[in-house]
Amino acid sequence: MIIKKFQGNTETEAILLAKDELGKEAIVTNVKVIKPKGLARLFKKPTYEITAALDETPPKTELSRRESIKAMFKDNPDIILDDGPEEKSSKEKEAVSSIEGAKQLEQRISNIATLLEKQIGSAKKEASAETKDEKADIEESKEKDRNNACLQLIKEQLLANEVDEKYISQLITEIEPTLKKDSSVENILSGIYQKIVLKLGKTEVMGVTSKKARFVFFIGPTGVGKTTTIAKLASKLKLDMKLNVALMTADTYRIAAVDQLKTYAEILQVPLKVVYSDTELKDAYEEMKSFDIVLIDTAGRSHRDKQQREDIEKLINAIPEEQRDIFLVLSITTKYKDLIRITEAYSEIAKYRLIFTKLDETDTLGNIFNVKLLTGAPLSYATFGQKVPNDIARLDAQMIAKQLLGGSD
Ligand SMILES: Nc1nc2c(ncn2[C@@H]2O[C@H](COP(=O)(O)OP(=O)(O)OP(=O)(O)O)[C@@H](O)[C@H]2O)c(=O)[nH]1
Ligand SMILES: [Mg+2]
Repeated sequence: MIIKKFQGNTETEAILLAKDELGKEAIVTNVKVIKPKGLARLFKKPTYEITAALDETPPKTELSRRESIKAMFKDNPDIILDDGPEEKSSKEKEAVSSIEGAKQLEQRISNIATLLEKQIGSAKKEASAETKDEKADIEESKEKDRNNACLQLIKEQLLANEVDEKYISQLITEIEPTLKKDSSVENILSGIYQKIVLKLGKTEVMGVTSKKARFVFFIGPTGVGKTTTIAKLASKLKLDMKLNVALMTADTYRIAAVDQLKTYAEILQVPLKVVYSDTELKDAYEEMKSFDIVLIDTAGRSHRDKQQREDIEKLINAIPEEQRDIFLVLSITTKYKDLIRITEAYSEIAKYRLIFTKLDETDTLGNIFNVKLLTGAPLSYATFGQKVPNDIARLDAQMIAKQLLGGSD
């Protein structure tokens, strides 16, 4: 960290000098008025001295931040299936581990915390109150200022990650009453971190719990990566988990779409069934009952078209509710405004879990948090590249929270 003093005829002039030299990220930690002494008092105006500090952590480039998101998910143990109660951790356990996670929040946030503490520390020294009561009042208001400054920084961090303002305010409103006068910056961060983790909730992936076959639908807008995601999952289920997998496609609107899945089916040596209607899907259901899991591709449809939505609904209803799972596939690069409309339209069709694709094409994960809070749907997988089968992993609330708070910088 660089700490330097600057002087000017006015406070603003001194601040401008500091920002000029240290950059706009510099923070003013102290302001002092220097009154001229002796005779000079008569003809010289006071000057202003400010102390400015700069956190030297170099800003990550867009590319390296994307790489870090990718690396984070790559390191996540590849849990593709939910298999049994062992995996289901209690809320208590989650809370404990999220505190541990909070402690791990890395360099950038802790540098900000140090800067803030310094700022408050020097302000405290400056406070020259007469009485004990006045001193206590000043102390209290400084602590409040510190809490506010910290919340402001957290807000900025979340905004930079494109978390919707509405949800940021919600988080801050919830955390504010729990803050004590003397909350440390780390406590505030840890509180926000835990709230984010709890709001993101437990991820729910595919499960093969019953003896009956599971029929898993992948729905969503065009080009988000539905077919590629199916190929990734099919490969993991068959090769890593040794399950009896079949593929099905109801995407018969484009010839190339069937060919795309056919190629994957051939490579993986799994059967592929093409269905042209919900009636055919009902027949296929009877035929494929003996498989562990059947992954069903659907055509990317416009969420605006009611008829197209109804077609998908009919397909889904061709499979008994207790045997089907539905995943809504969304690209994280889609504008949040559009994601609102898309998720609303699909909510009318069915209850779904969320898959986010193309995490390698962004450096902000705010959309995951926004859509989770908007829909209440469980999070499941994330994909972060075109490579089949490796670029897929289970989403993890703690990882997302850490990223949203700038933890991996
Ligand atoms: N960068 C990146 N590209 C991806 C990812 N997943 C899929 N893609 C690419 O996105 C493009 C579309 O993928 P598809 O799997 O065909 O998408 P789809 O949703 O099935 O598309 P439609 O069937 O046309 O609706 C392809 O070029 C994929 O390689 C990902 O996680 N990251
Ligand atoms: Mg497709």
